Amino acid sequence: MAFLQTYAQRATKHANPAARHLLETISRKQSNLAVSVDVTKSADFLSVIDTVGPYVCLIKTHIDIIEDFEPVLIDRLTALSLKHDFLIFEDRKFADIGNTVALQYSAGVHKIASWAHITNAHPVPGPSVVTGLASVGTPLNRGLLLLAEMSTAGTLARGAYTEDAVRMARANPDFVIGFIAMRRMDGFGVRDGEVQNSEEDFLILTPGVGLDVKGDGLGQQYRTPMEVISQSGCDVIIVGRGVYGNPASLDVDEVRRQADRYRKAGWDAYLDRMKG
Ligand code: S5P
Repeated sequence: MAFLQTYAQRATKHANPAARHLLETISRKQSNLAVSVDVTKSADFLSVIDTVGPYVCLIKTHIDIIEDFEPVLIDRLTALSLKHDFLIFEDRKFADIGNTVALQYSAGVHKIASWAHITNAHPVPGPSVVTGLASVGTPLNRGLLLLAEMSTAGTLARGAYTEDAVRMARANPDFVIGFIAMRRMDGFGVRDGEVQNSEEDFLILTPGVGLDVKGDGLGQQYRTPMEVISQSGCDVIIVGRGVYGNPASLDVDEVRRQADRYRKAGWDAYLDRMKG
């Protein structure tokens, strides 16, 4: 089972360049922490990223919430990713017909495919959402995550929907590198008579992670890094407000302290998992 191997071992075997890059970065920086930078001003966005950069393998963005977006922001984001050695994941949650998602991914103001190593999609349209995105992303060596589950209370992404998401991923292993999910997906979606490829290695990136609170009053549900990485077998913790706090009163020293705290908690949970 892939998740009982080290990140470094998995990196040597993975076929997708973005997945390999992420696994190598996790191993090199001893960080399975992704910080979700959900702030609305470019200056805050860059300041948080420059502060947490040394502690993360990945920065997750919602580029469409930036109020004062200018294309130069992407140049600065890319420069920070090189300076601090992290990948970029645009959390776009594509969910339309193949032709539309291909346009949304490649064009518009944000031109996501040109700078985001990884993006994600809801499986709800069926396999054509993957085909459409792959037509743009595969030539650029990008990777896609499918939202097989969500962290919110009452999510509809469960049961047969989750299983079908895994089957969609298995049908496109070159481009779909894994899932947004709350636990490992090994063995999921394998139906009677089907054999699971033993080389299969889907990355599980998991939001809804917090050390201090259990929810946000708007349906978000938090678990600890130990629950997520060690007990549920996920690979990357995605932390937003737990790291940057209140965007209206950003405190750079506190953001740094929390990034360090979550990096260590995520890595300790991984070491705990590897003890078996
Ligand atoms: O199921 C999900 C999927 C995602 S990508 N639940 C989530 O919370 N997310 C995203 O993770 C969400 O859009 C947000 O950007 C981040 C969680 O932020 P936090 O502040 O609650 O840690």
